[in-house]
Amino acid sequence: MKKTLVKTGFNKNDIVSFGNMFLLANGRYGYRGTLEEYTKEQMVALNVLGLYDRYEDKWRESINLPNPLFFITSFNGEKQTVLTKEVVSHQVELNIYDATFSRETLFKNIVIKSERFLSSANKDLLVSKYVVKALNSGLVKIEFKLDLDNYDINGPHYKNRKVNDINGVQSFKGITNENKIITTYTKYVSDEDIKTYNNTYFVEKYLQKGDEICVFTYYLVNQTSASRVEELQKNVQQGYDKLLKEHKTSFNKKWDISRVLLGEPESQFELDYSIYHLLILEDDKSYRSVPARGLSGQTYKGAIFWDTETFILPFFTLTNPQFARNIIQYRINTLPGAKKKAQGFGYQGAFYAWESQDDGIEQCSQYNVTDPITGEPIRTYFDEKQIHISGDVALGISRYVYLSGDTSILSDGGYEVIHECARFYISRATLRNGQYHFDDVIGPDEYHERINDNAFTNYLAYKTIDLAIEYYDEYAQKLSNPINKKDFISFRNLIYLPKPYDNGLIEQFEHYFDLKDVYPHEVKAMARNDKEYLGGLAIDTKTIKQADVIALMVIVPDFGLMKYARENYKYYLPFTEHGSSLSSSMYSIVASRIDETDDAYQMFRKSSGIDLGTNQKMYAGGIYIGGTHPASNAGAYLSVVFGFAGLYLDGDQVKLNPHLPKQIKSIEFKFFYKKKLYKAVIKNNDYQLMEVTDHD
Ligand code: IFM
Repeated sequence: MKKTLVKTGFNKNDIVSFGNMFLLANGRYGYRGTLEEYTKEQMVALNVLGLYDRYEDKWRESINLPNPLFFITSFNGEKQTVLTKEVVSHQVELNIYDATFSRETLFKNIVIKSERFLSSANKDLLVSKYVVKALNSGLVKIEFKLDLDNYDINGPHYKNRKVNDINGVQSFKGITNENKIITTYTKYVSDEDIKTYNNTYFVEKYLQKGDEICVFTYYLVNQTSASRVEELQKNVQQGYDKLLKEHKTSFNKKWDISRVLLGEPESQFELDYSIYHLLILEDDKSYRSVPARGLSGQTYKGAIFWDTETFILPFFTLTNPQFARNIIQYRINTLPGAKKKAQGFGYQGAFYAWESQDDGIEQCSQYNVTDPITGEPIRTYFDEKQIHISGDVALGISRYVYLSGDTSILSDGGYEVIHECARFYISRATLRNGQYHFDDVIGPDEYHERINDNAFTNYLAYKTIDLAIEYYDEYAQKLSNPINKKDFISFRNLIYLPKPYDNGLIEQFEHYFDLKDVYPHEVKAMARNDKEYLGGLAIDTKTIKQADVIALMVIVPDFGLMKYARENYKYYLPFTEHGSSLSSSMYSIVASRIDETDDAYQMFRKSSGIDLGTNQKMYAGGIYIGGTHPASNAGAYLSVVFGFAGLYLDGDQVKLNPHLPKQIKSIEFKFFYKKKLYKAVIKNNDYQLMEVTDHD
């Protein structure tokens, strides 16, 4: 396994993308791939999962913690940083197998080497080692501190901060604007004498050529009310190497089931890298779900979108069903927020938040994009009109139940969610000419706002009601105010479902086919700058932001729409901008099904390589949207497993129907299906599926 992502040389323009690319996380915290001498200007962030805060009237977002890894080294009084000094050489490295980050920077007189990990064994622990070696004799001073001057998009988030040093442990207590308390303990350890002034620590020594100074940082975050200083001290006693070993053992294990072997090194690394970005979000003890930008920062307010149920949940259901269940539990826990949103718009049932945080209250603002030239907010309707979100949640639950065989989630609140989502659709529909329509909506393609009868939405609503009916007899009696089953049935039977025309095409929404034949490159050419949000420009064209009809075919396979895959694929592909990272994996899966294996491969690479480039889309109409893309990472996995390998799971049927692109000669992977572990091996035209019985 190629285990490392390595980048050499220093370029200021890469700072932000490297922050994402070299991210470390452990399902609870994320530490951006930044260097020790960086500050908030370079977007250093230690992001916390599921802890949100609002400052004044700004957007509520996930919080960042103070940075314990701020280090700056001077040689003979002159600061040695990549930002201010020319480097002889510089390298950063992410070990994706171990989840460790390291850097090595050679200046004229010293070398700085560091390594860090966010422990997978003790999720609240961040540990690092910072070593300075003299290449010439001279006075070396290393200053280090807990940097309280946080990077925030919509902060500051601490109305009160207190830092104490008790017996060499620096304790930070922050009270957020929403009165949440978070404590951290930092302990710096060195063989040298550590001195301090104004909450800054330093070691200073005249080094002979070849001598080194090493400083270890042990940092523990405490989200409980009891002190954990002793726990930190114990970790310090165990020492760096032991903690690193425990971390690696715990993280390495995650690869056992999730690794997919492709017989091609280049795409193998991209897929491994994608899976890395999912494994670092896994925490079997967390019910905080997975935000759209993972733990790479505060983009999209650290919120959870449909990305999670549609892309990320299937990955975890197949590789770690326990964590998948937790993801669903999050939606069960946030049902009150979804009901509140429905009520707020005058509907019934559960209308899940487009951007959901800890309480499920809608966080998507009415002005989610700004004009990049004037800075004026642009009215968007994502929160109010993307009603497919409730169907995504309901379908996510049923897909989990179906794949995992864990029906207990339905009696533990899962059925109630489905039922309430179904109730929402009934209250949201409009009866016209004897059929129920969903008017004034936005489908996955966000460039066409406020349209009627988006095929994706209507089919999803139908499927949601269908699920409410399917599980009704077993689970509805527990509900306090269930809808009558007959009412569900009669409503479902009258939902208008846009059917394929004679040429096989499904119209994305009412009158879509009347729009102008303008292609994505032409829409882009109309933009005033590269940050411009294309929504307004694409509105009367056929250019779509992302897979919509194509996504429908993959996500709701029950209606036999895949039969029309070729026609729709050929038609919609040229109009798709892939302006969302969610798009290409859907196209890849469908391309595999219709044996367009070259396309399938290209789309898969687009999905798997999403976080490896330095030219990602970082702005949507003036708003920073950079970060990692776990849904795209999961989409890459799904493209291989359901696309190339053609995994087919239906009741007792566990089958493969491979469509290997010419570049991929073999695929090997394990997956859980209905509580059993399977192994699939595909080699050229031969393939085998077997149950793995010796798994612990
Ligand atoms: O959920 C997506 C949406 O479909 C497109 N814009 C970005 C969101 C978060 O990834």
